[in-house]
Amino acid sequence: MYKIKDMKKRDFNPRFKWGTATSSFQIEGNIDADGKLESIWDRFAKTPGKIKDTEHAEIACDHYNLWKEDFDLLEKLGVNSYRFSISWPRVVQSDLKQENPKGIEYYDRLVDDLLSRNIDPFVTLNHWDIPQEFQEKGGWVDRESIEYFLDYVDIITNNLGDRVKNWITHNEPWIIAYLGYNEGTHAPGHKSLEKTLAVNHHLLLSHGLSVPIIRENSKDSKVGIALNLNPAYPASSSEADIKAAQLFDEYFNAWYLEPLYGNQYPENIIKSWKNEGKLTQGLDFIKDDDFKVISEPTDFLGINYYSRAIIRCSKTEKHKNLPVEIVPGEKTKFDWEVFPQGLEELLVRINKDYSPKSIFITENGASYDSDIQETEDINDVKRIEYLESHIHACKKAVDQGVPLQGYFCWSLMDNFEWAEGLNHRFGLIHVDFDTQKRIPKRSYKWYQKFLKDEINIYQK
Ligand code: IFM
Repeated sequence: MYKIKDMKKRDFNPRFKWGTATSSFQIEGNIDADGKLESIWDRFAKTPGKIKDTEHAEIACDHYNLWKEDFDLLEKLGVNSYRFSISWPRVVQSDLKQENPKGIEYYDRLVDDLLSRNIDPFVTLNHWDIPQEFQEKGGWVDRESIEYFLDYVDIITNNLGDRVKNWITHNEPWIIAYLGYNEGTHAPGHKSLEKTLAVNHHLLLSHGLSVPIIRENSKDSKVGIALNLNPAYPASSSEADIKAAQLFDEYFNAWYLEPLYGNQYPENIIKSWKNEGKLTQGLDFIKDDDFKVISEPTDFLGINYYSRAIIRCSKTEKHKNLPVEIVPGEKTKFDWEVFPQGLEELLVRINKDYSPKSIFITENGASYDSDIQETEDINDVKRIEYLESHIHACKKAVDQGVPLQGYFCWSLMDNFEWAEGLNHRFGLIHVDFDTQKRIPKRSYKWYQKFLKDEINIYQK
């Protein structure tokens, strides 16, 4: 048994997957190269007012061209795994049925190169940048359109499935549905709860329908989905805050976990939406056997964890509620509280309530600005502290029997942060977006030493 202060990588299972994660749209740039179709994010980013400071991802990290140099840095980092996503609009033609050979060749090269460096690829099929053509055929709102996604899954797993053995169907369906269709702050920018719920449902359905296709095309592979989970803590012990936190949990976390693990959508939040008159058409997009399809057994659950939510009931006047008892601790640039205990508690709860075969932390990391000095030594000590406290939380969960098999830091390098443009830096590697120069930060060097087992987690 380790002492906290001495905890090292060797205290984890030797087969534990240590990696970093990225996504196609956020790093690749080159949005028209080699026959790539337009994605909904290309369209959204061109729409005035949608992206902070009118930034765009037309170049991003130019990873489409610079991938080899980036993989040199990845290899030097010492990871044994790397999570990246496929850009669906790169690999198909405009009928969404035929392959675009040049796009496929690009991902072939990435996979072969990673394997030649002994880095295990974890491939995400949908990290949001879907083809505009798919959107115009109805997109995720439309049940019939799922077929197009399945064609794409078939194409890509047929091409890469002999070498890629870890597949993630969707990344963060909550973000796709709520930010894209309820808040309208992400592509495609709609605002309708009913569309949101239909989108959610079709994402989950398409996940369940993809699993057998992946298994057929990629023998002996492991399949899962990546959820962004945000554990809810009531701001006080008042009944109102406790109830509000439960409702938050139902629409944010349980809405996915329940159907994926054999149940139906949670009831209290549905009642609450109905009482508020928000669900005029009900949930008529749910058809017989859908829940059976959604709960198709998978091999792992991917969890993207960044922070917790502290929930205060907005419907109870302040003076009728108990005073707030939880004051958030330190926050990252995104205003997300640094709360590693939330990760430990979440992992223990998921294991107890749903018993997934295994779990991967498919994303975890923090946004902090870089302070570039003349020496180009970026001393991102806050990111190091964030990572070590969360890796420690992972270990504590493992010690309580959680089948955690890997940890992927978000992100390998600074990249395009969606509606926030280039304003948030999550990378272990600094990217100068004007020159495309990469500068490994101290967090990179820290993770590198940790992975070599040279230091314990609280040793700089
Ligand atoms: O950059 C995103 C990523 O695309 C999905 N998960 C959260 C990250 C930070 O916001």
